[in-house]
Amino acid sequence: MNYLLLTFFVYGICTSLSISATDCKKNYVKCQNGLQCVYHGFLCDGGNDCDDQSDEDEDFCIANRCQDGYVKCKDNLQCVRAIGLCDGDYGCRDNSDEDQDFCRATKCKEPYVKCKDGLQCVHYAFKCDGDYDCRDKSDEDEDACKATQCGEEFVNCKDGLQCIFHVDLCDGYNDCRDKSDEVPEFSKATICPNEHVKCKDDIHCVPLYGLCDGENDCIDASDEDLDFLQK
Ligand SMILES: [Ca+2]
Ligand SMILES: [Ca+2]
Ligand SMILES: [Ca+2]
Ligand SMILES: [Ca+2]
Repeated sequence: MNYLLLTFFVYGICTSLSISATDCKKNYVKCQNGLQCVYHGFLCDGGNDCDDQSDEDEDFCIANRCQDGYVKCKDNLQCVRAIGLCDGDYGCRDNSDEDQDFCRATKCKEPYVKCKDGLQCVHYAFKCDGDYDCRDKSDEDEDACKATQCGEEFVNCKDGLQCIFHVDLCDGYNDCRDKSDEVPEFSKATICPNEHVKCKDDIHCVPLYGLCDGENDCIDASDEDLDFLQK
């Protein structure tokens, strides 16, 4: 069987790229020129990776199925990451990943949530984190943030507007706009997230599974201190 024929059977359709397991390493495929191997994620991604541009060949891309986690743009040619749909950044050359009608009708995939405009999806951890992520700035809306319960592993800043990772309490960097995360008294009064307990310093929270596991999770190593834990 000649090589072209084999390619035909592999794809079931004529394609301009050929797979040669012997020559390219895993997850890489040969360009049509037979000289170059490119990562399979670079096929039909909108950028030329093969010197002969065969990775973006129209006929090939129309027939190409996107990798797991990737979806086709409206042009039926380009593959973009599924989490890039309606994320506020243009990934498709034809801009279809941010098309207003499409995004309005699209449900965000967990853990992403819709901005107030109903168009954009942002990671839920970016709600009330102190930075604008929604184009309409609704992720930092004061009233909404005050009413928002911080997610798992997060704690409220003193102003009640912002959620930060509990590990950012008293870590030497200001994470809260009101800087309350670096005030020891405030951190001491902060309740740890579920399944977490305070270290001896009364500031930092560590997960229950970190107690007596032979590794220091508390800065003061109190999670491995039997005397402290027995109290
Ligand atoms: Ca490419
Ligand atoms: Ca996008
Ligand atoms: Ca934000
Ligand atoms: Ca901090």
